[in-house]
Amino acid sequence: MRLGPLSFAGFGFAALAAGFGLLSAPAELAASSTGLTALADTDGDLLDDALELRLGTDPSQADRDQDGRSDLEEYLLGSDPNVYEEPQNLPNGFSTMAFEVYQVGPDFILEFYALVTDRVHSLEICRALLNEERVYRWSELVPYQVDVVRSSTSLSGFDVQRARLRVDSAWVDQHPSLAFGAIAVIDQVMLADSVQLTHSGGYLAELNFRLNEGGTRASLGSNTHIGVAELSGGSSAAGGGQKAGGLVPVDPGAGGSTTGSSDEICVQTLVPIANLGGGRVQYVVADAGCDPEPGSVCMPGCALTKDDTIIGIDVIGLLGG
Ligand SMILES: [Ca+2]
Ligand SMILES: [Ca+2]
Repeated sequence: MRLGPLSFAGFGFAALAAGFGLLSAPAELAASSTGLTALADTDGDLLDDALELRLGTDPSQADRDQDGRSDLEEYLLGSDPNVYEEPQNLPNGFSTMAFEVYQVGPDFILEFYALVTDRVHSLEICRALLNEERVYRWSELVPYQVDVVRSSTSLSGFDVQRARLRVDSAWVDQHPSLAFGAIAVIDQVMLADSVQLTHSGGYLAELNFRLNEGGTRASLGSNTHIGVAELSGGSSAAGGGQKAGGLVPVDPGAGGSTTGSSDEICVQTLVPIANLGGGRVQYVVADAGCDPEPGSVCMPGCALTKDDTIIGIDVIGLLGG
């Protein structure tokens, strides 16, 4: 299933030549200078072991439920990789992407996936801090690249493309709240996804709105994610628009190992208390407790996050996507 690295031209970034003048890393985003420590992919399904632990898939089986679709394919299609379902063919013109972040020791990994019939025509990565944001064209991301691969899939006519970037975890740790986003033109469709990160209780965690009905990560091009949409509905004051969200550590295990639990989670009730403009929303944690789901492991310090304030940054909204 694994194929070798693609050239940039193969990945569709025509701006490469112009980008060679930008090899030095922009000062505000530090490239990791260490060797890769834990980007193993034991089952060869293109999902790193560490990411599989975060997603709740089995790092040792490429097709856990034996339905003919790999864990990666099911992740991209939105089906459950752990439950057998009769595979369906995809309609013509179907496109999807995913964007995930996780930390393995000193490396902070940004991982982009796309299901393609032709290719990824462009990819931009944006990062937002509390008071500024920046968009990186692909040609500017050379200092951060781990690899780019393309692989066939069990889906007739579709390949998967993956690009991995890494930055220095220490850089990420400097910022109390930040966000990353990806905007791509895949085949003929523009898609976007983003993640919001915050430091809470000593943990770098992802604000996860997938836990509730009000927002989902944009995997099919819709832009319904993140609390901004809720605020724009008029409930910008405390007491309105209560919303349960979750904090999920971006490091799946201590010390960069991949032995941590996949379901460490802290479910919070976030109440928006201020719209800071520019896609930034400040929340107070009105309540916090462990995920009541059986078997889940609570994020250490979860209960202590009550009354914390969290600032969410919607990079897709900032970019007008
Ligand atoms: Ca894997
Ligand atoms: Ca499967």
